[in-house]
Amino acid sequence: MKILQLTLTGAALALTVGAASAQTTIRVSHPTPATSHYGVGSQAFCAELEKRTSNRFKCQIQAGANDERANIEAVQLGTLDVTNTSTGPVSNFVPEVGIVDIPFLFRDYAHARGVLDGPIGQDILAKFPSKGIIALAWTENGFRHLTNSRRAVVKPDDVKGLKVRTMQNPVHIQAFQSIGVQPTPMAFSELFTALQQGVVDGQENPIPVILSSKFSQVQKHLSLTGHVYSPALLLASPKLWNSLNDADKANFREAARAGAAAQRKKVNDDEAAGIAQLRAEGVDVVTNVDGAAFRNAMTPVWAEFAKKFGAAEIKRIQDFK
Ligand code: EAX
Repeated sequence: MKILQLTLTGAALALTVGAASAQTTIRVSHPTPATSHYGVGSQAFCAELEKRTSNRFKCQIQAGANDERANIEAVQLGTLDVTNTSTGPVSNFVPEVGIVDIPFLFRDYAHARGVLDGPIGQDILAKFPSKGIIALAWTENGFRHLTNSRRAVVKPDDVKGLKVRTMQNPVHIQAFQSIGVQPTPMAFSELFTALQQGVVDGQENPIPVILSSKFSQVQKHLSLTGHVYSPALLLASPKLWNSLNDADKANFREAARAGAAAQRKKVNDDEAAGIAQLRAEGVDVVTNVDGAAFRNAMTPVWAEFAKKFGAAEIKRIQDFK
């Protein structure tokens, strides 16, 4: 008995020493600057991963990697290990994800976070592996608001005739078409220049993105439309994932949850302080938006979403308390 114990201890020791000496650097990308919500979330993910694995895993973070579609493709290929991305282009890879991109689906942050962290959100994460992507956790971009360089937008009619950039997202494109806007889908990487050069008049993004991407330099009006919640995800490459043992897979998932918590906190902080900051930067903030009119204008397209994603599935999300 004694001999067996000794042997086990020796083996455990050898394992620990062997593991501690091997260090893996993983490459993590996110679309906005290091100080933004994506930066804060990615850094928290990495710090937690390093802590949980006693530095066996380290991160090299690339901030401002702003072509999200390219990031997702790189993760799929295994040339990038992890990306923190909005769901913008994700439904081009995993169509079922489009359900959480439906405008006016979520009432508020508590509703969205509750759904995504609960069984509905976790079921969606389970759809990724068959498409060659591992979804570690839902992070967050925030509720999206409309900005433009031309006029104060209060109601849907005010948007007509404006050239508005949307994400390369089928659900968003359809929703904007339904209010009479011909959207211009383009990658986030092209957006600032497109606004600057007047290729498009406006765009829509959450306060943390509007702040960190300095859209106040190229947009005059911000309408607090909050027309859609913009979820985000920490996605990992199967190449990395398949090289991990079960304990490290759990470490990655826990670290991703810590990253999500930090990212959401930063979204809260930006929401609280951002409007005042944008006003100070010269943006005209329209607070009396006719939310009901926007919602009603987009109602007809809901029938199509019901066909695509299932009326019962949509209702399950709406009914979540
Ligand atoms: O994820 O493309 C977008 O407008 C996104 O919100 C942005 O890349 C941040």
